[in-house]
Amino acid sequence: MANDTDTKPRTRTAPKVARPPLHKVILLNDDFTPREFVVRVLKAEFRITEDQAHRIMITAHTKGSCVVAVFTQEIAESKATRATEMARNEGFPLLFTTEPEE
Ligand code: NFA
Repeated sequence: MANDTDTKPRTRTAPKVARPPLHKVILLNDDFTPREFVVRVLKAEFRITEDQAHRIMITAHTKGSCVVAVFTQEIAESKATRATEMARNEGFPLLFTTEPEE
């Protein structure tokens, strides 16, 4: 019998929170930029420790490239640009790129 106390079955859905897609900042190896300079740029732009910066530099040096970190697209692109400009100002070919995370 329909009355005010009848209940409908309800399915609870977890609230969905929209998260922006992330983009990787990638360090590319080259034959000219000094290792210590690469470490200095990584520390300055990505606020990581000497140890982390050294590992990332060595990975790019041996494998050709290394993911430095992931950010929203805007932050990833501005950090890649700033880090690359830091190297251009000193005359080094060091290059940072970005790409969307899978
Ligand atoms: N390959 C460079 C060298 O031997 C060092 C380097 C590492 C450059 C990582 C760019 C990226 N001096």
